[in-house]
Amino acid sequence: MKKKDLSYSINWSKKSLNTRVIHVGGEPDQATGAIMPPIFQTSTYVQKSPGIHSGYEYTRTHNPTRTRLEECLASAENGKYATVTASGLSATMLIMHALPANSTILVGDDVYGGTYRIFNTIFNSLHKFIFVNTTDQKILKQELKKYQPALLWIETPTNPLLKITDLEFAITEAKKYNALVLVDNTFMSPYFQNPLKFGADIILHSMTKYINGHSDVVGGALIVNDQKIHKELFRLQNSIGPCASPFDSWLVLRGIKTLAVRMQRHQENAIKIANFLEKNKKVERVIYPGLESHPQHSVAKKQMSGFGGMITFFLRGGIKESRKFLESVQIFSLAESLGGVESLIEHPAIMTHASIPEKVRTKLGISNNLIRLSVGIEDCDDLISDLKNAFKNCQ
Ligand code: P1T
Repeated sequence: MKKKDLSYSINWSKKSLNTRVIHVGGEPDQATGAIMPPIFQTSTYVQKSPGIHSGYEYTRTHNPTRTRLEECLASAENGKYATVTASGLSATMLIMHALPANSTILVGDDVYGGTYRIFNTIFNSLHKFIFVNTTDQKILKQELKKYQPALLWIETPTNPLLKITDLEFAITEAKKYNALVLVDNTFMSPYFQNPLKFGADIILHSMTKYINGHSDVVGGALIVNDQKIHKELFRLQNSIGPCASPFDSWLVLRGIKTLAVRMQRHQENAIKIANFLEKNKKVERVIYPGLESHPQHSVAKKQMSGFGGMITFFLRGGIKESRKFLESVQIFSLAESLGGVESLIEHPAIMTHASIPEKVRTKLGISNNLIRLSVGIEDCDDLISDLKNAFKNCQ
């Protein structure tokens, strides 16, 4: 009997994201028909004769499980190529090595603390970094003209202040000087924002967050359309070695299948919680892109298809009240990271953004009463009653 070919014959690019994240890279195993892809937990591959092999030589270079995830992620971002790395920051490292030495890089002023640290303490000996408020169009225009950077690095919404850069404007301006544009799309995930569509050159993800969604993997990804950039990233990944393991790649392939339903629920809960916080007398100010009070709410509506699951707010009081509040929550877990199904809460000044000098943090507004929530997909009433109890405790 002729063996049935189990590979798909569907043009996935015509299907919606919800379908693509489940099926692209997820073809049944040709050998057995297993609906879930096998984990190729191997470091090397046997060759028939020197140089004669099935496309795989060594797992730092290629691994079939990682290849499947790369196909899935490229498709999720409507891009052509993806490189899956061992962490979000190792993806950042690859970009730094891909640029010619002494490049000038214009970076959004409010970025993840680890991104700030890697730029200011590791790659400051290789490149020049200029931090700028990319949400201020006048300043961004001026600085692009002044520095004519090799790369514009945008995180939108930012971590932790959820500032939103107008991608269409920023990319159009950057292109006047032939700058490459990278967008860290970690907070929105491909479900709510697709920066390639606005002309961005490189999308960066900490896969650790929404893409995997289950707080059990640290990983990163770079998605591009340009084959030359992709080839350089592949060369660097292979030469330096920060690749995701087969098992982690498999876990992310599994996690990403539910991206759409998770993101919908994260957002549904976050809207309710943002409204609850905005009415609370113990809260000074709430920052959530979906609130009309958000300074870039109209930009958010224009370029994102939703507002995500991240909220930051300023509690009335200082460090004493913040500590009390953070010690009082029970369903929200006090932990760094975000984007998992379980709700997390943290204190950026002491935790995720501690590596930013206090003076810089204060200037940005990362104060001692700033609290960040990663709203999970639990029952929202339970989450709100958890917050209510914590507010009671910090009187
Ligand atoms: O942790 P890692 O996978 O290396 O990703 C780094 C990173 C990159 N970009 C953004 C926007 C991020 O938020 C992160 C990691 N952030 C946290 C760990 C955090 O709690 O904010």
